[in-house]
Amino acid sequence: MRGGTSKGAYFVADELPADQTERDDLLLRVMGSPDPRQIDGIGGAHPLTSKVAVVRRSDRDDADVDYLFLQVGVDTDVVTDQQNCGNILAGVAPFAVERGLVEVDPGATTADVRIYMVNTGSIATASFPMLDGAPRYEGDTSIDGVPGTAAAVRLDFEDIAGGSCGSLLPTGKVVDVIDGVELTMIDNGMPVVVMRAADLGIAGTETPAELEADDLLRARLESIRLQAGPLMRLGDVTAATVPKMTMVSEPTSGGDISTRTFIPHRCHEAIGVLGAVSVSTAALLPGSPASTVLRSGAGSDGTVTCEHPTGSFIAKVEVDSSAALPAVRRAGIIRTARKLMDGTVFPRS
Ligand code: NQM
Repeated sequence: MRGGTSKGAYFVADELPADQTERDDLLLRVMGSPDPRQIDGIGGAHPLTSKVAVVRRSDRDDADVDYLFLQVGVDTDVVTDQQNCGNILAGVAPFAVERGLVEVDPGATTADVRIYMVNTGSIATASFPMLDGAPRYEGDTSIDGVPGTAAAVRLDFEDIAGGSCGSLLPTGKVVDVIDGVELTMIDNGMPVVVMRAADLGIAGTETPAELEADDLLRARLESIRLQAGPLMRLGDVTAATVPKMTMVSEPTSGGDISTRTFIPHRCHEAIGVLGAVSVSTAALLPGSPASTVLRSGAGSDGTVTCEHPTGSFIAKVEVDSSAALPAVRRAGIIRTARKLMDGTVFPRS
C-alpha cells in the first residue's frame, strides 16, 4: 500500500514468523535487502519505499488494532522497530478493514479506527470514507509528493510526546548546542534534531540530491546526530534510523517554515508525518532556533505549514507554552493512502 508519501508491505501479524530473528530475515528477503537496488525483492531502493507494517487485532480497550512499524534497511541487513512512521500509518486502518481485523457496518460511509502504535506506545485514530463495506480510496484530496488525488485519511494523535525519548524535550531544554550549532532535540511522535539551515552553511532551499552530494554537510550532521542520540535517551544511534535531522529556514512558497530532513542518511523527498509534527512543535516553542525562522503569526490557527522539497505539509499542532516545560495539547494531520496490490510475495530463499 501507499501510505502518504511512503510505500510499504502490510502484513497481518499472524502470517509472519513469531520469532523476531526469523521474521526479520524473511522481511529482508521479501524486500531484496541488502542491495542498493533491492533488485531481487519488492523494496523500492529508498528508505521511504522499504517499509513494513505489521497489523493485528488489539487486545487493548482503547484500540481496535495494533500497528508495529519496521524499517527495512536498503543496503544494510538491518530491520529496526526503533522508529514509528506516520506515513505508513495512513494505510493501516484501510488495510485492517480489508483484512477483516475490524468490524464495520456494511452501510457505513465513514470509519474511525483506533490504532495502538506499538513502536511508541501511543494511540492514533484514523478516519476515512467507506463504500459498500470496503475502504474508499478514490477522492479529491491531494498531498504534495504524490501525483493525483485520493480519499483523505485523517489521523488524530493522542499523547505522542516522548514516545521514544521519554519526554517532549529529552534534555529538558528548548535549546542545546552541539558542535557549535544551536538546536532543539524534540520528540513529539518522532525524535528529531531541529537546526537552522544557515547554521549548517546551507540555504535550506537545495534539492535532496544537492544536499546528499554535500559530503561536509553529511559529516557535520552525522557528528551531531551521534552526540544527540545518548542525550535524547536513544543510546548509541550509530545503526539507528533516529533521530531525524531537520534543517529549517524561512519559508519561500507561502508556508510557515521551510524544511530539509535527513532520515538520517538519505534526504527526505518531502517530510515524515510525525517528523513534521515534531518540527512544527519545535518551531512553536519560544526561543527555539526554529522559532526564529517561523513566519510571524504562524500556529495561531492551530496549524503549521512545513515547506519541503516537493511541496508542503500541514501539521495540526497546538502547544501550551505557558508552563515551565511546554506541553502539546493536540496534534493531527491529513494524508491519503491507496491499495496498490494484494497477493502473495515470493521471498528469495
Ligand atoms: O515521520 C520517513 C516517512 C518517514 C517517517 C522517515 C514518517 C514520520 O515519510 O511519521 O512518516 O523519517 O524515516 O515515511
